[in-house]
Amino acid sequence: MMVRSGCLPGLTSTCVYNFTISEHGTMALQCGDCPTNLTHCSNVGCIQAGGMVRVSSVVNQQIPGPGIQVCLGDLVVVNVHNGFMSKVATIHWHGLHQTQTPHMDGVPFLTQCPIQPHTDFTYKFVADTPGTHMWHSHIGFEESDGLFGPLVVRRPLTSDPSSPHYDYDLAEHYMIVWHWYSQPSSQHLTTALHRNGSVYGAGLIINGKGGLENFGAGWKETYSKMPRETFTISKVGAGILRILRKGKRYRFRLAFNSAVYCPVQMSIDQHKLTVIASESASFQPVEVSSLMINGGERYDVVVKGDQIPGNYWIRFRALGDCYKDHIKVHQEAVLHYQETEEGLPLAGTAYEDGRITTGKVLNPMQVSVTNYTEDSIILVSDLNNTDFDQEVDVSGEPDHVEYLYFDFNSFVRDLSCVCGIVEALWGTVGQYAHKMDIRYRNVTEDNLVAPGPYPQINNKLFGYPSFPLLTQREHVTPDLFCRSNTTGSPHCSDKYCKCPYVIDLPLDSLVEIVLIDISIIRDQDHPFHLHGYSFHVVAMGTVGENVTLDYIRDLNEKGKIPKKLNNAPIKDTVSVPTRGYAILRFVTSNPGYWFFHCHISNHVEMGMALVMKVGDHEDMLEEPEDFPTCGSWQRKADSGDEKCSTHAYVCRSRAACKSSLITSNARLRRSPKTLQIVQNPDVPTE
Ligand SMILES: [Cu+2]
Repeated sequence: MMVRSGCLPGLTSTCVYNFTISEHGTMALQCGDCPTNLTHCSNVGCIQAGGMVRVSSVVNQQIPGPGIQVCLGDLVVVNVHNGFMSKVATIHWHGLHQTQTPHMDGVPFLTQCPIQPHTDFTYKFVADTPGTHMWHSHIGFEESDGLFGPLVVRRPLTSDPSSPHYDYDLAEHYMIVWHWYSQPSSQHLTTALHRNGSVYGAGLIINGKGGLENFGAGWKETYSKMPRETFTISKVGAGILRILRKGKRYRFRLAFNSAVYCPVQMSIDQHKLTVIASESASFQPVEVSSLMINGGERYDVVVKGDQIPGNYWIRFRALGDCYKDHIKVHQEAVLHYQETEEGLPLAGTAYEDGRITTGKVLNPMQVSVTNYTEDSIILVSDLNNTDFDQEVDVSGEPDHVEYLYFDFNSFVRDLSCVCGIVEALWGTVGQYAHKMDIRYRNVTEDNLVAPGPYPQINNKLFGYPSFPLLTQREHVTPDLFCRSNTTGSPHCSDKYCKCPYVIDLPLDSLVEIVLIDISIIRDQDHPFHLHGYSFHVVAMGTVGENVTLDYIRDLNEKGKIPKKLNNAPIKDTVSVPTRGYAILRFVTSNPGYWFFHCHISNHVEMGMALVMKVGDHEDMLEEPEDFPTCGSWQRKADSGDEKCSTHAYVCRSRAACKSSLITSNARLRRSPKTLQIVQNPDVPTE
């Protein structure tokens, strides 16, 4: 890990990193006798990641990948070599706004072409957003399978509003918590989707460490054998703090992502958590017993070394799809006081041992279906921003309000009408209009068109265009996008298909986004992440089973939703309460095509996403002239329905017939690879 520390005002650096992407086996030969010999687990090149043998996607043969920890304003250069045999990749710098380099945002077919196997791509951007971030691949399940790493942008202490609340901000106190399967993620998730099966979580790794339990799936149990990650603090501090005996407050930076819906509750035995910041911005500190974190979110937590020196569990108790039936996913790391021997705490590590029954919890999940006492929870919208450099005036009347509601939908054939019966009898899919079962009713194997259910926004599934919208914007045509108010088959509102769902936002406008969760089949708080921006979370609430788009819109239009229009917390990822709403406001100062999506890998891959097009094409910054391009290659004359056509030459005379055969043979000779007889229109036929 290359770390820049001691950030000073007006002093920036250029930091160059070399990333080689590849597939790599976990628990490979480099791991020696790990875990029988625990020191072997730390061998260079040993990827522990759960302690089971599987293939993973990695950068520089590490999970997590190399850490990038720089200062605000530094120029970051990352030379990426795609060493995959057959997979493409991009790297997204999650949390950075890319205000000067939108083409460096790393989203395939929005800001760049995917990096092809065996080729290189250089990311070069200014670290323009302070805070705790992460980098990850933005294609398929690559990030779920190991292609991720730490990203921290520090500020000079004089411009960090949180600086009075901690004494140490150490590079090694970054904890990146990742959901982990014993096999490649798609092996679980794609098969579950296609069999309409239930999705479940399996395990967590912390900075790549920790074993997995066997929940009856026939895996090897490694949970009790693999080493845990250890974070070291001191009770008395060092230097002047040792003399004054008053320091010892450590800033931990926590980041999390999951392939499935598995938010995590984090706590530390016998220690309070003082949460001071999230993502890019600081807020008035809140002291809590535990913190819940959802996919894509980051929180900064100050831990005071004020207990008897020893070893204490840092607990990560997973919820949602990681807590059902007999599956109870959890993981632990160790908080170690350097005044004592390193070792594992004696306290139990059962899932139930991590349950917090007293004290406050920040960012509570599934409020509408969980028995929290009212005074025990602190919602994100309750936080008070103190990062005034980043605060934007969002108090006025919005120029643009966008309502986005989400639900799980399945696609079924309409067997109630003649066309449905005909379709069912003929067994054809896709030629007749399909009806979406909006509330997941009456889904059977007879009427199911596509397995699911799919998480959708405004009844649409996002599909990528065939070229990057930002950097090949000259190819954008008016009919390319599906939009909020478009209906009918071409826009995928009434059949199973995916389309590039784009909403237009005028530049330099105050925008209000109203996110509404109307799902009744799943109790999930979807974590929505916006690229290119941070936003103020001005309202958040739970309604219950009666929540609908119309109900929330009506309340909002009548001004009946209380909003915090000053000092609202600043985030780039917000966990939307299940059967409830979250309202975001921001000013559209950064033109471009910006992705907005649920950060649960499985959901975004299924299409729970859209693009915010901010400004017009002429407002968007130019990419370098030699920036790579890509797209489909399809000749209009050859496209259309699948068929085999037989062409018979009927000759008027022997001479004409001979001539047509010669023409065909000549073409065959000239293009032997195609082996396709092209009928010559000049040949007379009857
Ligand atoms: Cu989601």
